Amino acid sequence: SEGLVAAMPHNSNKEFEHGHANALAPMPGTTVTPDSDEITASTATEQDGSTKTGHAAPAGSNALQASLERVRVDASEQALTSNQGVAVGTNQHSLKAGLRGPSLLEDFILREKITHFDHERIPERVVHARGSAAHGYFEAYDALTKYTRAAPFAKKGKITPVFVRFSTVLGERGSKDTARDARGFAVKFYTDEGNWDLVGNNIPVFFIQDAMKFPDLVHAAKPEPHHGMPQAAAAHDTFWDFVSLMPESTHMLLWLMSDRGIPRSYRMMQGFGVHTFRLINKQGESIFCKFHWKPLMGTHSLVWDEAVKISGADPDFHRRDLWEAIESGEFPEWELGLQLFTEQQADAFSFDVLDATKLIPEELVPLTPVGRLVLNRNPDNFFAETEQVAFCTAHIIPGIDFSNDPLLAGRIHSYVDTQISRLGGANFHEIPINAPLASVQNNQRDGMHRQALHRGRVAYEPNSLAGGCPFQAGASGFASFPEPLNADKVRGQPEKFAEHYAQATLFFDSQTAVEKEHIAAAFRFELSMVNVPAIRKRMLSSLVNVSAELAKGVAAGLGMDVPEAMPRACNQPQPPEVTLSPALSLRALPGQCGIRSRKVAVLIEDGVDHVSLRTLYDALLEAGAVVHFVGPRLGIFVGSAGEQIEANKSMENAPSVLFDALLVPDGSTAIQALAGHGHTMEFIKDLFRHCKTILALGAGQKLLEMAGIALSMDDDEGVLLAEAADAATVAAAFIKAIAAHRHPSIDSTAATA
Ligand code: HDD
Repeated sequence: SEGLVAAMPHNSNKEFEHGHANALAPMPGTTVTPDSDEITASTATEQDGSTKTGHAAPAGSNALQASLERVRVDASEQALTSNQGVAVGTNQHSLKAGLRGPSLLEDFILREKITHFDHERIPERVVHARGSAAHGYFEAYDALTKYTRAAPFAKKGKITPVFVRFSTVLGERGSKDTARDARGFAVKFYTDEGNWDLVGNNIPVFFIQDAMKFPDLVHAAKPEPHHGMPQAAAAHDTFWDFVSLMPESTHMLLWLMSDRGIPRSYRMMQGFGVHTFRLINKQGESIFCKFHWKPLMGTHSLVWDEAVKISGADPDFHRRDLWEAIESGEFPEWELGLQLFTEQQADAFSFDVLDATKLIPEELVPLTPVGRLVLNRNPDNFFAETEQVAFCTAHIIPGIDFSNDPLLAGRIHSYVDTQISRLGGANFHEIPINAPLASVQNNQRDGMHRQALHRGRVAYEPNSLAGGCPFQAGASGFASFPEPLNADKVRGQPEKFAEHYAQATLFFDSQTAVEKEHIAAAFRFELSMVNVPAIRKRMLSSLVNVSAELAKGVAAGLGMDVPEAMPRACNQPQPPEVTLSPALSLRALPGQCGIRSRKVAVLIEDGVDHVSLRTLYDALLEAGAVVHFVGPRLGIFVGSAGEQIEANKSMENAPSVLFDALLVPDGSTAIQALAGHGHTMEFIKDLFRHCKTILALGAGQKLLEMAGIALSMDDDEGVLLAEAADAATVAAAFIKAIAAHRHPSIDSTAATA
């Protein structure tokens, strides 16, 4: 009979990259087709429609793809050459005076190869060093011209190409993906009015209120400078010393210690622009705005024990997940929602909208959905694109403007500045991944690695020799909102900035019981890694201001008494408008994506019942899951009636933390054999401990029993039991249970197990 193998779906958009002869050709423009009337800019000096950096992309193709196409390199059927294009005869031996003689200085081929190699590395990002990125597009649901003249929102259905980079914050470039950390969510929109970068995080608030404190924060959080430890972790003395002395960080700490700090996938995280921005319409009217990305797959997290184990089993867990999903045609998608509010509304809020440690509860200002973000193409080259991409909060376009948030002000400077040292000079905007699709025309000249060939003798304005070009765009150009200001020049902060706890309390109180337990467990773990008792105590005294329940839970876990509350900077804050916000709880945001791209492990051994397995396998594939056959080793196993089943994973190379669900098939010989393998019990126990869905068929139930799982739990939605004959009927329940991500009824032990 037909053998069972793990089915690997593939992205037909990428076919050309897997050995297709025409590998240099751009992808067909079917996934992103910019409006041809909207990307027509050509330069004043060149009307030839070539595809140089900064020129218009050909209409009807993927604009971004086309702009990168000119730099794509493919070596198929080509000879090896030097950097000067000289064909290299042998790549094995250096040039020597005699076979056993000294190597010769004139060997320019050897020297070029080694010299280039010696300079392959560039500095990593000072924060957010580790990241993964993908191409895609943003599509506007409707014209938003009432509020903004920004190009991506110009009309219904408008498509803007994007490049999105997700990242951890603290770890170095090669660190693990599943550290407890905030995640970067940076979106570069290549709009036809220039690049707009929305450089956000998966957490809507930040640690500090003023950019003045950013270097201090990062120095405290990064590995300690004397011994360079710990890598990719905030669980150490200097971080907690700093944050316990900076009560404004408490709200963000609550988010970080919640399960949001350990996302299941980049595809299952929210994103936030954090700061208040301004939208400005054609009439020059302005409204305040906060940007929110909501993943269609729902917001899901790991549990701590799982995150720790994944970091050993697959440090690239999130990178691989994003890559594989896009490669297999499962394009992740987010909805962009805006919180729009007026200056008058803002003035009345109990908090200051310029304070990045505060969010605006959705119950106070609901989200207006305005478009969707789809990621549908992996980069060609990690370094050229993911590493060299330069996001800058200073990159805004007509129709969008900054607010006076003092944290944002520092960012506007920092990003451009850091790119100059990271990317080796002031021309980083010419690197293909950074180059706008809109035409670039100005009188800036020269600098390291200049690519553009500016023609003519004019590089100044005003001029008459070039007919005044490039000319000022006037009303169609960028204009800042003319906010009237009349103030003293001071170093200080507004009064409402002094209130540090109300929203931390709101966040904690809005969580479910399981989530609260996880938050307490995370604080307990992190503070247990702190060696100086006074720091632990100070942090606890701050937590007393958030929630007595939380402080008590953490203190008990550390074997400490609950200390006195830390004195507050603001004793009579304005009462908060919202005291419970379900939107802040992960469990309140169900996904709509079923089990598409979820990974299901099927344990196999010789003698598994093939018929029932085939039924479930087909049902799972039909629902979009990725099924892996996991054996004690790789290779072919033989089913009870002689069928062949190929294990594409082993329990050794793919422990169960890498899967979302488990199917234990029927077949007593197989189950007996599985019971004899060292990894089996651990495989099952971890899945159970992490509250993921398990289905055991027939004899497979015995294996659960051996792993200490009480079969009386069969009414629990997370552990399903059925006879092989009922495989078809149980399939739907299995799929529904996997879609639930995790099962709260057994969840409470997870964080501590
Ligand atoms: Fe930042 C990188 C997000 C505050 C200075 N930041 C960086 C990245 C993200 C964020 C997603 C990585 C971009 C990429 O993928 O290349 N940063 C944030 C958010 C903040 C924030 C959401 C608070 C709301 N950052 C912040 C402040 C400063 C910086 C206050 C400095 C005053 N951030 C930087 C930086 C980085 C950076 C040093 C490092 C590498 C880079 O910019 O390109 O300039």
